[in-house]
Amino acid sequence: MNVKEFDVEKIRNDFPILKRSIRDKPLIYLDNAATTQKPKQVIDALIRYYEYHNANIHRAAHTLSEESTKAYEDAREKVAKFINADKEEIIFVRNATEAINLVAYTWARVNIKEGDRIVITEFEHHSNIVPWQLLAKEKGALLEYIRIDDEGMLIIDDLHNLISKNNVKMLSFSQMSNVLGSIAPAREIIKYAHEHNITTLLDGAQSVPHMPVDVKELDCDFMAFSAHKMLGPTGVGVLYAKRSYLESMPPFLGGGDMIKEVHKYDTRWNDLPWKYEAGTPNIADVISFGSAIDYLLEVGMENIHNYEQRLTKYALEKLSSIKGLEIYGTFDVKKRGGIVSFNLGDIHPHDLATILDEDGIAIRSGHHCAQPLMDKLNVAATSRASFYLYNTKEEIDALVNSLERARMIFRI
Ligand code: C6P
Repeated sequence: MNVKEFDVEKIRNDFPILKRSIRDKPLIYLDNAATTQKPKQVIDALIRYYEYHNANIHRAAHTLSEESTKAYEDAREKVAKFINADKEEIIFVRNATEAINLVAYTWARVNIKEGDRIVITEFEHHSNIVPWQLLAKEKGALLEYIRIDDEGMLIIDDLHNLISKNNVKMLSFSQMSNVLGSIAPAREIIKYAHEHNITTLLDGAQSVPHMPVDVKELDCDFMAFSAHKMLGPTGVGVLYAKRSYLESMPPFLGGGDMIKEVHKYDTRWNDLPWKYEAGTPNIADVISFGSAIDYLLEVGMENIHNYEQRLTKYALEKLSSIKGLEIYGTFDVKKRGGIVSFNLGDIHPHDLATILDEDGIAIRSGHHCAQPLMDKLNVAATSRASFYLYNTKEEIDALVNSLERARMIFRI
């Protein structure tokens, strides 16, 4: 499908929830950075699994177990291809948060010592802050932040200064901010970190669903993302890690499936990737995640990215015309994704979200699990509209009309 053939009406038809109404108004779903809606192909895959194939995997010789095992491992292969990794480098976890914690509790626990430094950025989500705070406290390590500029972009000089300090062991950063939409120049940052022998973790929770991401080209050592933000089900996340890291790190959780042999006082770990997948995994959801990947590939990640760029440009132009509306982050759509945070006068974002909900429009309001960033912006909260492949310009017009209605109500 090329850009001209990007048929948003056809895409919308695949999403049953988009046919429902909220308070007698058609649903306008603009909370895609929190979680995305699911096409019927993904829902059907989940139902089909439970109706026809359900069995535990990697354990039994019966047909159902063989079918389930194959479907589960096929999904892993799809995910691997999607980000250009090898299938042994894909670990299924519950979400991006667990993927980052896995690295903090395994690789980092062994490799980070007292006085070492961990570098993150001012636009991180709590999931990429709190695990490092816990580790830094446990080990006596230092946590340092790359600052952002007034446009919400990382200050690259700051990055250079922090990284060239002694004892920096880990650089962990988000490829796309979940509040500002800023896209970090990940390839350049990772290259620079590697020149200083620093291990890198990329939080891909907001980037992998919206643009082509190639881990070999980026050369990140670890990457985390969640299925539910990319048309897949909840309860499945991915940790990508380079094979050399997975081979040398200790396991995270112990139990069934992650072992080769267990003796009374000693255990041999299973091969990759199963060494990191203890217990019965989320089989059904992993398999339906495979269908989400098929769907995204059918539309094309480049097409999705281009379409969202056009939507974002349109949204920024339209929103800028609203009196009293402050938009955070850069206006350069080449440097950002389809996430727009704003405040309207002094209306509390929760009140604004409630007014928009009366018009059937779902946005997120609050601190977006990024409180250090809220402090930096000097606000307690923002409202946030975030787009995906099924959103339209007409929906953005409706958002603007609803914001104008709120402005009238609050006399701004
Ligand atoms: N951001 C949002 O509304 P989980 O919850 O583990 O699937 O994803 C965590 C996460 C990690 N990094 C980034 C950049 C994220 O945006 C998120 C999730 C949602 O912005 C829920 S708070």
